[in-house]
Amino acid sequence: MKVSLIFPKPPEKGFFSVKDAEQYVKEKIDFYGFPPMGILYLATYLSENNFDVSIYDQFARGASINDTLKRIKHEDPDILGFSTITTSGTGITSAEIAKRVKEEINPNVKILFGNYHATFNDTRILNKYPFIDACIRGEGENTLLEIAEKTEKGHGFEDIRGVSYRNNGRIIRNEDRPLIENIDTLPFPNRKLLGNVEYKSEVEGLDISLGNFATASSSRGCAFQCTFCSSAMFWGRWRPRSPKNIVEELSLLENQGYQNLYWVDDNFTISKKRLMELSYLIRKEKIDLKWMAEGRVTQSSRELLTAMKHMGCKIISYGVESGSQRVLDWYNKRITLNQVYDAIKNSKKVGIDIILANFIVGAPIETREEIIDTFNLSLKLDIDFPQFHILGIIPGNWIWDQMVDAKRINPDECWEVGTAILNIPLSELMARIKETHRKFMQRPRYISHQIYKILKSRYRQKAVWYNIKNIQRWDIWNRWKPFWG
Ligand code: B12
Ligand code: SF4
Repeated sequence: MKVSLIFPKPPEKGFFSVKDAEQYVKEKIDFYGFPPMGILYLATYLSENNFDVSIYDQFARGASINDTLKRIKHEDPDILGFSTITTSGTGITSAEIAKRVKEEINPNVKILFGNYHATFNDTRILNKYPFIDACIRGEGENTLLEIAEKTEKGHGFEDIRGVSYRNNGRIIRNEDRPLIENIDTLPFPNRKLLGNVEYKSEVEGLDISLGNFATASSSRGCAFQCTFCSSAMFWGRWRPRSPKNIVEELSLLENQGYQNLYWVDDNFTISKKRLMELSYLIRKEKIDLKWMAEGRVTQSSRELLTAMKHMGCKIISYGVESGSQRVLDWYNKRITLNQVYDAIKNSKKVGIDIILANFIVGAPIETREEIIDTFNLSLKLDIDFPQFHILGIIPGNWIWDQMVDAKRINPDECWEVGTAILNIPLSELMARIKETHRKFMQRPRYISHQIYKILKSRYRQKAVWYNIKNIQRWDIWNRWKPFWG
């Protein structure tokens, strides 16, 4: 019994069914990637249960559909699973590959779709694509294991919780699978299964991996319910791993030669108590890994940030989202602009090396003035780089439900890649993003500050030197050109 798992590449035309989106896609999605932790967890779990599993990261490899088909033919799996995300349109690439696999390689292979896209669009996918056998909703480990075990015995999907499938032309949605109670019980991801892909982490064209780079997950889910985010709807609640269990994995990573890490958690900082304990254990075990995580401005006391710094935090990326309190409240973000300023002040004070902020523009209720407020806020904050995203309205976030109810979008037209409802044209929004980036980086105070920070921070010196050494690998000029005109 062979199981192959694919992390697909976005299609050329994915991402938002709105005018001018193609240009946005080109600029937004680069063919680099982090290790696909979802299928890595699944593959590890299955191989620990004695199944033969392989992973193919089409996204990070930048592989064509033909190359991916060749690989699938070579693997000759009995079960072929695709990890699909709506906003990147990877459901479309996966369907294209799946169709050709059934037609050209093996009509009997069981084809599964998993991840967020499959969870929130299971019926739509099964209706549209007759060659897809099942969609796996939510957490995948136990569902996929049960499918593999039952397939081996010649059984179908009947009664396997978390599965939606077709039976005599009818779509059956089996009941939901309960979440794994204690995620410490999961085996540590076996990163060898990723093969020879060299993963990187970058911020606007600059390689910040600085050596061997890995990702890790210290928790699943989030306790908040921001209306643009799918986390709470997907996972239901926040489940942490224990500090002891995390430290065991970190020691292993260090022994395997990893130096840098990105926490893929939706909300890494949610429990101060857990992080304080983790920080203590990391120092006790003398683990020296540098890492980056996403932060919430409401969870950014000096005490917590100091503990994070002591345990290797070099980069923190805050979800600031908007410069308008009205828009923040509409997102149910449960933060204030004062908390944003405080979080950034505290991060700077304790000496986190790089502070990033994420912003969302283009909410359906947002006026041009409010969008400009957001751009202006990014210029006022003492951050190292702002990252702007256009609000994606996709199945699995509350804004989608709201806009469907209000008949402002037709789900049949845009469920596959999501959409945006913009009050200003996308081309204007993109021009304003570029303009803000340019203004941000051309401020003399910013430039002198960055030079000062490089002189002060060994991590930054290392980053600069690392990028100079590897300059031929990075398309820095093309990525930065827009900022300079
Ligand atoms: C790391 C990350 C990235 C990385 C790398 C992606 C990668 N290689 O994994 C980068 C930076 C490239 C990235 C980019 C984007 N991302 Co991203 N990303 C994440 C993040 C933070 C972590 C993913 C992860 O490792 N999770 C941990 C693992 C264990 O969970 P998991 O992936 O969900 O997998 C479980 C289940 O989903 C299921 N499963 C997954 N795959 C499969 C496959 C099969 C066959 C089966 C049976 C089950 C199954 O089983 C797994 C184990 O239980 C998530 C948020 C999150 N914490 O999940 C967002 C997230 C996945 N990203 C998101 C988005 C929107 C994007 C972008 C579109 C952002 C943008 N505007 O550019 C791009 C698209 C890129 C792409 N090609 O898909 C959204 C997706 C929303 C949605 N409903 O589709 C998420 C959920 C963030 C959020 N909270 O809204 N992302
Ligand atoms: S945006 Fe962050 S805080 Fe809000 S629900 Fe998603 S993960 Fe949680």
